[in-house]
Amino acid sequence: MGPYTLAGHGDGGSTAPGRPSSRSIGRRAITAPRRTVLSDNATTTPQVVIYTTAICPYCVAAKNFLKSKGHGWTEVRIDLDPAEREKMMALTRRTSVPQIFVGDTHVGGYDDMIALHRAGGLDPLLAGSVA
Ligand SMILES: N[C@@H](CCC(=O)N[C@@H](CS)C(=O)NCC(=O)O)C(=O)O
Repeated sequence: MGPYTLAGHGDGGSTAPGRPSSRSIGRRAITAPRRTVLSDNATTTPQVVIYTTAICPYCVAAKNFLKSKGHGWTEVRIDLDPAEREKMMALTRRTSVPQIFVGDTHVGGYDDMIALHRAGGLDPLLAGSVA
């Protein structure tokens, strides 16, 4: 884990995302998440990675939501690490934070995560039961 990577509530690891991709769930496909291959590590319970900055209400909301569900995360502070900011932008084609990954899947921002949750797609993703 790098100096600017923070483990959140109940987090179980520190594997960072890898390969750039323009794929994203977004608001147009919340019931059918596209998957972005970020690593070759096969895990049954996907790790949640959240790219954040220090002053970011949506980041706080995203972490509070995951915490309320008893789920952990790994936080990557892009305001402290320009290389991680570049990586986030390459992976997501977005500049805003938070950017949330569940395993290999780019969920998007806070609003995207909540939309996916309301559509019934987040819990299976967090449980690792999405094929
Ligand atoms: N709809 C987005 C809003 C995110 C947002 O506005 N984030 C702010 C910080 S709290 C940000 O990154 N602003 C700079 C930018 O959009 O590039 C979400 O739900 O995640």
